[in-house]
Amino acid sequence: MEYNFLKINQTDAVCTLAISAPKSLNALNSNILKELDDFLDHITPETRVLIITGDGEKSFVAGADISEMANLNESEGETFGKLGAAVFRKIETLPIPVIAAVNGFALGGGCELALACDIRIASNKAKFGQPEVGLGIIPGFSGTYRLAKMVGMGYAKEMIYTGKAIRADEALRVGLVNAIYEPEQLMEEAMNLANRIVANAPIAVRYAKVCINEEYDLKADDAIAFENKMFGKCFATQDQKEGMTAFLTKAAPKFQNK
Ligand code: CO8
Repeated sequence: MEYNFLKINQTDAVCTLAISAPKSLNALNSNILKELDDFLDHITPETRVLIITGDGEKSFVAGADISEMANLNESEGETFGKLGAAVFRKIETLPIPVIAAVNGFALGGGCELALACDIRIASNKAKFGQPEVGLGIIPGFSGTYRLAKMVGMGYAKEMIYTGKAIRADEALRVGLVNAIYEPEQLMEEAMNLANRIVANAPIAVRYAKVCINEEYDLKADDAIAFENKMFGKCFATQDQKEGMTAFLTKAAPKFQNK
């Protein structure tokens, strides 16, 4: 598929994807969502970390495209919501970590896109918010679900009911992002973070993501049992032997993704 709204940059094991719709501050319309969906299905096997950012200096993603949504009826609204939710779930369950490098506005569907990523870092110019109720809708790309998990129910309710936008330093304070940087440092720091992940055993990183995602909604005993199984599976990998032998012989591990 040819992409009109995605800029992709692959460097070894790290793929950087910039969403690019400059006329609407990278707002997500259904064409962009379909491109994103296709892109996620075709990530190369060598890719070990995906970084998602917004093209340009002003915006990560300014939400779902309001002009596309304005005249939808109930079932069309539901269909549009389903498309976005499915793409974001694909990001959340992608077998590699996904870093959101939030370079500007992350509003509505933009905030929800960031929430679907594993890790969020931001420029100190970024702004986060769920302004949907001011448009007569609710966060419909799984924001009502994920924001509460990320920042707690009380703060999520305040953000969603008021629609207020928060600055990067407030997002850091409430745990919506892990770190903030000067705008010109953001992508370098995203790459540094990605490379720290790439240095580790790929299967172990993948299993850790599966565990954290799956266990979150389980009861404690089920979560612990799930982790235990996955822990055992690590010992069936060559990279476990490599990692531990390298430690014991004071060598640098050479992981094979096996
Ligand atoms: N959709 C469509 N166009 C947009 C969007 C958007 N979300 N955001 C910005 N644009 C467009 C503007 O209309 C404008 O276009 P034009 O130049 O043709 O007038 C252009 O981008 C530049 O925007 P501004 O001139 O407004 O730039 P400012 O710097 O003055 O303001 C803001 C930037 C604050 C980001 C402002 O554009 C804004 O408030 N945008 C809307 C933000 C918003 O409300 N986002 C939430 C949208 S709803 C949503 O995301 C729902 C997700 C769940 C979907 C569920 C499906 C059922």
